[in-house]
Amino acid sequence: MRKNVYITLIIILVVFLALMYFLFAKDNLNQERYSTTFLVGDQTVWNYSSRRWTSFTSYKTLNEINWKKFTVYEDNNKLGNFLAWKDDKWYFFTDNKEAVVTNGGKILAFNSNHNIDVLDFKEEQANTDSDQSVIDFVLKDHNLSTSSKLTVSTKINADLDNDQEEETIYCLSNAFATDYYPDSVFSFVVIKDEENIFYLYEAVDDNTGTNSCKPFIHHILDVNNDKDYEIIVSCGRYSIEEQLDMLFQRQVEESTNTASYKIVISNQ
Ligand SMILES: [Ca+2]
Ligand SMILES: [Ca+2]
Ligand SMILES: [Ca+2]
Repeated sequence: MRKNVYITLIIILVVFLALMYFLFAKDNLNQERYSTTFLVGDQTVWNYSSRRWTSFTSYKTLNEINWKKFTVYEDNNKLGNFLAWKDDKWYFFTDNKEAVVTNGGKILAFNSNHNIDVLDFKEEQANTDSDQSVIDFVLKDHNLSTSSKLTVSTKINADLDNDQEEETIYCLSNAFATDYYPDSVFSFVVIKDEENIFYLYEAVDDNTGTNSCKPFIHHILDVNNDKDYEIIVSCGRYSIEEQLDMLFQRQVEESTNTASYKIVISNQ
C-alpha cells in the first residue's frame, strides 16, 4: 500500500518536472544553444552565441567564414543558400561553385543552427497628416524647426512585437542636402506605436559639410526566435567612411513594464 503511494508521488513529480521543462526550460535551453553568424553588407560580421554578441573585424575570422554556407537575402528577398567568399566584398556561390548574381541591393546573410524569420517589409514615403505629426514631434523634441527640409522621410508599417497591431518605423534626416546648406545635420530612426514614440537612432550635429549620415532600415529579423523582431538600422556616410550598422532589440524593463529599443551590437 505504502509503496503504491510512493510510486504515485514519484510519477506526479516526474510529470510535473516534465511539464515545467516544456513550459520554461526548453525555451531557455534553446535560446542558450542558438548560434549564428550574420553578414550585414560587406563590412559587418556579427556572431550571436550563448546569448552573447560579438563583432568580427579581423581577417583571420573572415577567412574562417569563407566557403561556409549562408542563407542569403537581398532587400528582404531570399536568394537561397549559398557558399560565401570574401574578397573586396562578399561573393556567393552555388554548391557547384557557380557565381550567384546579386543586384547591388542590401545583403543580409546568416549561418545559423536555428530558423531565423526575416520580415518582408515595404518602405513608403511618410506623407500623411499623421506622419507629419510624428515628424513635427521629433523635430520639436530636438529644438529643430518644423519647417526643416528633409532628404529622408520614409516609413515602414509592420507588427514588430507580435501584439497583432502594426507599429510604424520612421527614418528622418536632412543628410546629403544638395540644394541648400542647413546649419545642423540630423538623422532619426523612431518607432511609433499606438501610444509611444521610441527613439532608436538620434543624431544632431553642426553641419561641417561632410558629417551627414543617411539612416535606413537594412533588414528586420527575429534573431532569437521569440516572435519579437530585431531591427538592423544602418547609416550611410560620405564615401570614404564606413557605413554604421546597428542591431536594435526591444527590451522591457520588468519593474516598470516600459519598453525601449536598445543597440545590442554595432560595427563600431
Ligand atoms: Ca505590434
Ligand atoms: Ca504595439
Ligand atoms: Ca527577437
